[in-house]
Amino acid sequence: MQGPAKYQIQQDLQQAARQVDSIIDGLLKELPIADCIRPVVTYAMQGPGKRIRAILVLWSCELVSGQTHKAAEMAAAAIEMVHTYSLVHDDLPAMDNDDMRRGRPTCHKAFDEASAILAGDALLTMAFEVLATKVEGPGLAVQLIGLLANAAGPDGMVAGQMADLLAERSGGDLTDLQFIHLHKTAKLFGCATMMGGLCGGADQRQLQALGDYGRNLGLVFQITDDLLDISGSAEQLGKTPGKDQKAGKLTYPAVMGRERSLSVARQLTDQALGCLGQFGEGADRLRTLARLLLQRSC
Ligand code: GRG
Repeated sequence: MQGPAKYQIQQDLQQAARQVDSIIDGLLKELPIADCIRPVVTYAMQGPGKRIRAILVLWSCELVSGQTHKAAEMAAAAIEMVHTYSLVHDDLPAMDNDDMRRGRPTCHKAFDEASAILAGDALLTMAFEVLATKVEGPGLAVQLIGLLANAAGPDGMVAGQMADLLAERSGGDLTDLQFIHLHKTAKLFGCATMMGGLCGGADQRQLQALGDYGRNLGLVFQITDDLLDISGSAEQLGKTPGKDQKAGKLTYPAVMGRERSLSVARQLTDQALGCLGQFGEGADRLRTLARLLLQRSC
């Protein structure tokens, strides 16, 4: 993808990211956060992230209902809080041990380890407080809470992270790698698109399609993340490049090399695009996003 289509989606993403920033800023002011932990939580949340999961919530809601609802804004902020907690904990010495994230010192470097652990705990908890207290309609709130808990918890991101750590210690094969990618990254992407769909009043068929699109997109995102770890610069990544190889991580390029990894990413992008058939032209922005995410590794 080149030219006007690429420029337009990049503009749309930037504008949506600023919208997410302002929703998060509003919530950080509104929510009860003790002064002693506020600076750490704020530092973590206000880092210049791409806000891609939150944007998927907003755009999926807009796709099915034609507009953004307050519930979708809250779900967008909540998933970004869970994602940010995972980065803060992932960067800790006991996990990936990184000094840089989002182009700045990691949370435990800017503060200290204990503060970073507590800020991660706070963000994970705050996400569910946001859904429980700011989403109108207890039925919708409970559904969103259930989806996010499942994607983040012991059959989601935490399972993916555990499998990642075990594979780093004892190795693994393609099946292990697929488990890691699905649980560590793709389930949260699928959760984002389904939460957006739910907020927009999607029916069961639309929800299924959005979830499948999101998971495929998440798998592509993690493969390209693996590829960028090899070819990207610290400036481009906002974190230290080359760490996966150094740590002996189980990644796509390590298992099958760059070209075959790219080919799997292309197939998964096609699968993601195939999930959007029922939505017609309204889903063009999500289609272009899938093509753009594939390109970031080429
Ligand atoms: C429970 C102690 C404890 C730790 C959990 C669950 C977890 C730690 C870590 C999650 C695993 C993880 C960090 C997966 C990586 C997913 C990924 C590709 C992150 C980068 O996402 P981007 O590029 O980041 O969207 P920005 O900075 O743009 O938000």
